[in-house]
Amino acid sequence: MNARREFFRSVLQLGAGAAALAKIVKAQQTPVPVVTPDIADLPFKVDTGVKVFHLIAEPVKQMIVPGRTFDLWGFNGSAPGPTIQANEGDRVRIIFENHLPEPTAIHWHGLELPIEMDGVPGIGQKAVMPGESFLYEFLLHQNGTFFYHSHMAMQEMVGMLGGFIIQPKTPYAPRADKDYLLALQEYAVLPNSTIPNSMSMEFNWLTFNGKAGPASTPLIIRQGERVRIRIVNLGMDHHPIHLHGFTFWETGREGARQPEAIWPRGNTTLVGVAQARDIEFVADRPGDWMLHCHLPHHMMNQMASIVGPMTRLGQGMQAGAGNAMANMPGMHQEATPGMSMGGAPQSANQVPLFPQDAFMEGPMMAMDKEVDKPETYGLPAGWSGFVGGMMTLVRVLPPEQYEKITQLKSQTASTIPTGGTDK
Ligand SMILES: [Cu+2]
Repeated sequence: MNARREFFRSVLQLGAGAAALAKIVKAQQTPVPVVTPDIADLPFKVDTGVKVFHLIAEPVKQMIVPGRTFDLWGFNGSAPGPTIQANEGDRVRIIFENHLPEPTAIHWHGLELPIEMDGVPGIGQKAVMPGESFLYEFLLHQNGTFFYHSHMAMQEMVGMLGGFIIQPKTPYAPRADKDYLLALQEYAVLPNSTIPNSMSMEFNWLTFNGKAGPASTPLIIRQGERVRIRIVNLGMDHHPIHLHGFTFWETGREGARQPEAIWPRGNTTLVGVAQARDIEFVADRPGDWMLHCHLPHHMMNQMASIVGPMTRLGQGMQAGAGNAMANMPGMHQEATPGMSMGGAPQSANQVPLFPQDAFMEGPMMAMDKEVDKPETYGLPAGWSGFVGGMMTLVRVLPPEQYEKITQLKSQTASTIPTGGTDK
C-alpha cells in the first residue's frame, strides 16, 4: 500500500516537475519585452483579435534636461511618442487623431502594407486635417525594429517619431535578457527659446529618447546578461553610436534581423538617418560603461553661437538671453563634489583655441541631485558633469547592486508616461 502511494506521489511530482520545466522553457523562449528608457509603451486593447492602439499627434512639453523643457510636437504626451509593441502575425488598428494645428499623416517606416496605409499625405491618403482622425489597420507579417513618424519633413524635425517593435514568431537566438530601444533626435534651440528651429543645421540638443545626458536614464544590466540595444535615427545627422567596454554583434538593421553568418563585430555603429541598428553583447564585466554618439558636438549640451555680441565680457549672455542660461541648474555649483577640477579656467578668454562664436558650459555643470533616480544609485559624485548630449550609461552591475536598484525602482512610482515638464 505504502509503496503504491509512494509510486503515485512520485508520478505526481514528476508531472508537476515537467509542468514547471515546460513553463521555464516557455519563459525562456518568450522574448523579453522591449524597454524604451524614459518613454512609455502605447497601450492597446484587443477587439475581436485585433490589437487596437490610440495614437494622438499633439504639441508636447518635453523635458530634455532639468531646467530645459521644450515645446515639441509628439504623440500622447511625449516626443518621441510611446513605443508600439506587437507580434509578427498580429493585426493592428491604430486610431490616429491629429491634435496639431497643421495637416499630417503617419508613415509606418519599413512596414510592408497596402499603399492606403503608408501614411504619405497627397499620395496614398488625404492629409489628416487638424481635429480629424484616421483609421490605420494592417497585418504585421515582418519582425524587427521599425518606427513611425510624420511624413512632413519639418514635423519630423520637431519631434514626431516613435518606435514600433515587432517580436518574431520564432524567437531570436540567442535569447537576450534585456532588450532596449533608443530613438535618436536632435534640436536647434537657442538659449532664450523653447521652440526648435526646424530649418537650422546647428543642433545644440542631442537626445536619446527625448533626454540629453545626464537626464537620460541609465540602462541597468545584471552582470552576465546578454543585452540587445535597438537604435533608430530620424534627424538630419548620422550618428556613430559607440559602446565602451564591449565588442558587440550587429544583429539587425532597419526592418529585419540579419543572418548570424554576416553579423559584423565592432564597438561603434553608424546609425544613418532613417536607419535602425540592433546590437547585442554579453555584459560580462561590471562597470558604468558609456554609450554615446561619438561626434564631439553631439556629446555636449546647449552649445550656442551668435547669442549676443559680448559673451566674453560677461554681459552678452545675461543681457541678451535673460536668465535662461544663468539660472540653469548646475550653473552655480561651486565645485563638483568628489571631482577635482583644480586649475580650470575662469573664463573662455583663458582657454587657448576656445571657439570664436560659441558659448559652451564647462565640465563643472554637474547636476547629480536634479537627475537623481534609482538607476543612478551608486554613481560617483559629480558623474553628471561628464555625461552630456546623446549619451547614457550602460550600468553592468554585480548581483547585490543590481538587486538594490531593482528594489529602489519598485519603491518609486513610475514617472515615465509623459515627456514631463520638470516643474
Ligand atoms: Cu551624433
